[in-house]
Amino acid sequence: MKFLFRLLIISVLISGTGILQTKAQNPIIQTSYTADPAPMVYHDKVYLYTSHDEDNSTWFTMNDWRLYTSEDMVNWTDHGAVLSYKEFSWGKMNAWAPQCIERNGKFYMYVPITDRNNKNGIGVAVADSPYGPFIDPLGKPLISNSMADIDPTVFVDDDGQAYLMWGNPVCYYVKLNEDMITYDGEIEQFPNTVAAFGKREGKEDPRRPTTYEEGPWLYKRNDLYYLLFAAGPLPEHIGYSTSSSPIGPWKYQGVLMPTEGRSFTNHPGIVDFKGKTYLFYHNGALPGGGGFTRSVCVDEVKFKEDGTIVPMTMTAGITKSLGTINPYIKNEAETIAWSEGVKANKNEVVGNFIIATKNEAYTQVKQVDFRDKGPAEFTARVGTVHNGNVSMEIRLDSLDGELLGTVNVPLTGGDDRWSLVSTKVKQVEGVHDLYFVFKGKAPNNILYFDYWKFSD
Ligand code: FUB
Repeated sequence: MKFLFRLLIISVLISGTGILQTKAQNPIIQTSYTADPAPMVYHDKVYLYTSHDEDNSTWFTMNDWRLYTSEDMVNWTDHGAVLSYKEFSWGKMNAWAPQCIERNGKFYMYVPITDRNNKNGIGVAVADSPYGPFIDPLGKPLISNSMADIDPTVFVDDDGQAYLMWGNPVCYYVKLNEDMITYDGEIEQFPNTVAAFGKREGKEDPRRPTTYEEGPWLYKRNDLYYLLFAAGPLPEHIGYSTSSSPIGPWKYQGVLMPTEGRSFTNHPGIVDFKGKTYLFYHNGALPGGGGFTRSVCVDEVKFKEDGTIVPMTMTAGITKSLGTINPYIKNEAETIAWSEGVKANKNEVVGNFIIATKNEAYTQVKQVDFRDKGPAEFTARVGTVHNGNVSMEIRLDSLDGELLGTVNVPLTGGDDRWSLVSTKVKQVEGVHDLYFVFKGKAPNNILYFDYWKFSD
């Protein structure tokens, strides 16, 4: 109870420090609160699985796991919830930090869940596609070891041996069998020594003698294994250790990312993608953000010659896109580089879509390549419950940049009823950032937007 109270106090203090929202790429998701990033690279695309803080949470109110994808590291497509603790017959609550991995064409998602006896455990769900549906093949937790069973990380080594690691306040590991849904041998614990994880500063806590707190992430580069982790004392920072073996012994390498960003937790996820390495983490930097309303960010990682990582701080994010967007095919409205006043939603009629919650809410799509022959027409699937004076402006390169055209959004009567609307647009050539600016006088939920496309 004392621990919970301490968490609440820290959360309130950090929330009050008031980080200013800047024009930035971080946090990379603005349409929901996301935490505990778990990136996976598969076929030239980053699949970013996250946990999800419900709006207005004052505790870890977390019911499902979300998926976002990107091919260029700046435009992220929202695929909504791909799994919930409710899909595990034994699950009661706490959809906390996940990780998904591909093996032999199947996708295995490891998730911490509190069961119906209030015991923490780690479940696994399997899918034929990274988008799901994910199914629990066991009907029970894969790991049900102790209350420390949270925050799984999974890793398949070059020799084919898979490992699962997890835990707060110590780090456990086990070898997974090739089926990825059973394990081999006993559950082991990494010795929680100062040499392995560094000495914890602050008030002495016999259960937490080192900086290791939670959120482990195992990563390999040039035959060196890296164990990144959320480190204490609270508010957390990110630390890491290295070893020549995936199961240690670990050598503490220090602070990777110091405490900052208005959340008393942090959580690392690191991947290589298109020749670069990226660290995903979370903070509370969105409006309304804090310790229980967190947001995922990403920054590029640089290594020193000896393999150690150049220490990082939270930045405004990645500004240079690794690709371009083709405007002449159907693009989802929920593919977004930056947005304000916009929420994500999903239903059975159109799948994922966005809601403009206020007048002048907008989305930005980066690096749209109109090529040398510009379009004549713009088409979008939209809807609104308001009658008249609801529109969407299409602007180039900035919020008040050149107006290409305006779509008047007709009354459809709900997000289950949609209209395909077209408008003539000004000629445009080359690569530009595109802004969709939503206009309407209603106090909330101005319009719904599902997809867009330019044509000749
Ligand atoms: O998101 C819930 C918990 O907060 C995670 O399991 C921890 O890693 C921390 O981020």
